[in-house]
Amino acid sequence: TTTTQVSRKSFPALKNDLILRCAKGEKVERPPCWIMRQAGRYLPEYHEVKDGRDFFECCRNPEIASELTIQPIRRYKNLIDAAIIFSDILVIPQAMGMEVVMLEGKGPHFPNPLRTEEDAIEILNYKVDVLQSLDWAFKAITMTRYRLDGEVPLFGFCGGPYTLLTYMIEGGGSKIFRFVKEWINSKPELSHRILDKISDVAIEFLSQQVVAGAQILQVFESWGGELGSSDFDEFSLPYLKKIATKVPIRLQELGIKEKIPMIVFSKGSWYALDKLCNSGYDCVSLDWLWDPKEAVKINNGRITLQGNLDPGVIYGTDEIIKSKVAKMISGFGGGKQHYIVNLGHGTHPFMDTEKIRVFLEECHKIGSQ
Ligand code: 1CP
Repeated sequence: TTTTQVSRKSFPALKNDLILRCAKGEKVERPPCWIMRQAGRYLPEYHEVKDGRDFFECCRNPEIASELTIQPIRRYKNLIDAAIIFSDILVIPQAMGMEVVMLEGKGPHFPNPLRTEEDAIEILNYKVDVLQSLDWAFKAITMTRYRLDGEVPLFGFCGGPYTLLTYMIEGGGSKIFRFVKEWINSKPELSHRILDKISDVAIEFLSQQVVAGAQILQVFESWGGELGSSDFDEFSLPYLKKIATKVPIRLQELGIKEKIPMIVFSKGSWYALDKLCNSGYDCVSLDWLWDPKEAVKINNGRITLQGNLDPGVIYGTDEIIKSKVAKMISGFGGGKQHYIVNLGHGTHPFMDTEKIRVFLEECHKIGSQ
């Protein structure tokens, strides 16, 4: 731990700590801005660097991953207040022994998903050496911290346990979630055992990302909203809470002294906002189904909220993008405290980079007023 402390201190000095101050609840001069999936396929420079390479090969190559992480920071200079390390939520299933391939234009695919109890015993590795199996991720984070040169803070992230269980059982994305629903409703105990194990790996993975240089963390529970309210309370929330509780403890053990803000994004879990505000995270990220004013009322100043423009607005005219930004920021109370600008979900590959700029510039303009 002594060496990691030394290396953290030798990183270039941070020039913009707006999102860190905001996530800790401090008053700010304007709301910080970043965008989920701000790196990736809508950027022409992404395709240039990726150059037909396999997606996970790019994640595992620290030079490429750090370049892809920094691309949006470079393009939208002074408009984006955080970088997020180029990787994927599915690296935890990989570390647990599952094969995951990224099919071009189709998304993630698990050739051997978990379907039976035997699969859970034979395929899954329950004793993951996180430092060893995900060492490339830590190298990429450390290299990115140097290459960012203190421009903006760097996010580490991981998938939420229920979302990862969903991918591991479904074998990819899904519309009806037949297999994972079959599991939680016919093998609840086994489901819980795996969810708990995924959480342990997530806790170690997030903590080691901080040791490697991550300055803020986000947990993506992208399929949270596929659960009804009581199933969310049983199969998602306890594990999200476990992560929020245990990461700070693990960070102390690892010799990290400063507070590392943590954000949770549980897409579609509208019924759970009140509980999520009390779940140990510093910030809850909202999808676009929320009326900002209602979310602010429910939160009642407890934590910071993030979001939540419908990504589809980016396909609109400049005028409509601007008016919806103004409505969003005023709905979140003007943005001088407890608010981080984001979209309600990630960018799409079809988005126009200049429309994203219109969005970011307007957020700065309105947010500074
Ligand atoms: O800027 C960034 O955010 C880049 C880093 C990043 C992150 C945070 C990527 C790169 N993926 C993610 C998280 C992620 N991955 C989530 C959570 C956020 C969300 O809900 O969108 C999820 C669900 C995934 C799984 C995944 N990986 C999908 C979704 C498929 C589905 O089931 O709907 C896809 C398409 C990927 C591949 C992927 N991940 C990242 C990129 C840039 C890509 C596209 C790869 C390519 O084809 O070039």
